Amino acid sequence: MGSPQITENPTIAVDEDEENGISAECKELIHGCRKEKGWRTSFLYEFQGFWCQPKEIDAILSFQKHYLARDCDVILATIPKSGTTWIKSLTFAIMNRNNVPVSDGNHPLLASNPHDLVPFFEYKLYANNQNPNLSILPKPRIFATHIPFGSLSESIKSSDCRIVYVCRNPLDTFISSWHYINQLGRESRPPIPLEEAFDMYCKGVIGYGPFWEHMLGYWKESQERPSKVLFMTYEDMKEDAMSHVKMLANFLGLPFSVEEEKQGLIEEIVKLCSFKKLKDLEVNQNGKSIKNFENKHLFRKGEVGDWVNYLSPSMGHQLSKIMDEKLGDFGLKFKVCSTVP
Ligand code: PAP
Repeated sequence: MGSPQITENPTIAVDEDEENGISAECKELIHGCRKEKGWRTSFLYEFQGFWCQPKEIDAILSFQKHYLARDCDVILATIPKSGTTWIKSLTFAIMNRNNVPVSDGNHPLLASNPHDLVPFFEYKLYANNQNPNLSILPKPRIFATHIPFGSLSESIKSSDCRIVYVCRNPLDTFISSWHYINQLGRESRPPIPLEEAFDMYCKGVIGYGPFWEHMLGYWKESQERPSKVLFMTYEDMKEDAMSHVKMLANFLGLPFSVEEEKQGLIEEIVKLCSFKKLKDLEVNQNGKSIKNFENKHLFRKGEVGDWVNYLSPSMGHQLSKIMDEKLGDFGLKFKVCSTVP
């Protein structure tokens, strides 16, 4: 089973004590970095070309030093709010289907949030100065990260491990991030106004951003090494989840047999991991997998195009223009762009 027996540790730390507990190495490093006002912390620092909080940087440094990829590892990569929870559940269900039948009433996805089943390098495994012994984890090892491709550990790039990247159109990703961040700190600070957050996003100042660099890093690698990086979009997955589950299983080297397809296993996996199914589970209604934060906020609307309910037409045009300028030449386009009013 992919569920790790690693001591759980708090994941995302909130606001106060932003530098508290971080290593001397990280403290020294961030004091030399460019910084900008953060969305939910005082500052984001420009580290290795992307924006990050001190605790995340500390964890990433530890990850880069210590993580050794194995050829059979699977790494799920996303920029926040792009479909991480969804791809974690799908990959977990596909890869563990011979250990635990998808129809099992005790399936781990029914009792645990996907973030507990597929741990993040930077929020769980290497957070808080940890250096866990990952060799004790049973195969298949499935990990997740928001780290841009360029900053992944060398062993990920040089080994035969596989990377699945899920990309979501930036308009919806922005709105999803804005809602999430305002939920995250709602007791301790006022919400960040939409316009302010939008300006920061358009400048690229968002955790792990600029978003265009994040997307392009994985996009280019997927074009050069399609057997190494599978690039999928949230919108395509929403449109046709079944064919994406099939594609994912093929990429992972675990294709569905004719028998499995006949039995309707692909459809069962899609249902088990669907927004509605996961959202309604007790663990996702009332549990907390991320420190100080309720799982229920991970499941908001799960729709494509919700941005039109929040962004003015001129904001929509502004962000679409940035997407065109930054991504268009590389052939990376999002279907929803055409619906800008
Ligand atoms: P994270 O970066 O905090 O892990 P992530 O899971 O990447 O978040 O993204 C959350 C978005 O995915 C939410 O989108 P929304 O704000 O536009 O609603 C969330 O609702 C959506 N989401 C979560 N689970 C699923 C799912 N099973 N299917 C489709 N969308 C989902």
